[in-house]
Amino acid sequence: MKILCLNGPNLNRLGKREPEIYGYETLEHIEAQLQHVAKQFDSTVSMKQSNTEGQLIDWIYEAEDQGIDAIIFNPGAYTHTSIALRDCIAGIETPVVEVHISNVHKREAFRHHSYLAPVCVGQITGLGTFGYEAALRMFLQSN
Ligand code: CA2
Repeated sequence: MKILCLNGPNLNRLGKREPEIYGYETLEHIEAQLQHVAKQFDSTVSMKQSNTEGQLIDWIYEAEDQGIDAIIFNPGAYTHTSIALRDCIAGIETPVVEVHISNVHKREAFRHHSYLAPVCVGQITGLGTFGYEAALRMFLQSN
């Protein structure tokens, strides 16, 4: 399988700020772990991060057009604001899992609502960075 792991705004600072909420692992650590797991299933994972909504939308359509099999997506704060990302995900066949490192339901009320969860396969929240691996294994094992 070919899998895309997409990360939204501010996640480029992961491991460098607010470790009490998001831990000490960087996106590079997560990418290495995902690639290690994917390799065991003869699969590949590519990792991308953008602070821009339109760029994330363009990458999602590009993934669909390139025949990517599944998308692991941490949309960051766009989770709680973006009808544009929801419309994009609703309009593609490629399955998307929404991942959050922190448990959004334990945090501020504005993080409790996701515009994206209803158009995703599911939502993983609060498992730390392991949430990315859990999403990956779900796709790889259901293939
Ligand atoms: O828990 C998650 O993964 C979130 O998607 C992270 C977003 C937040 O807006 C969502 O409600 C939940 C924030 C990403 C900020 O990332 C940082 C990481 C490290 C240091 C500073 C920011």
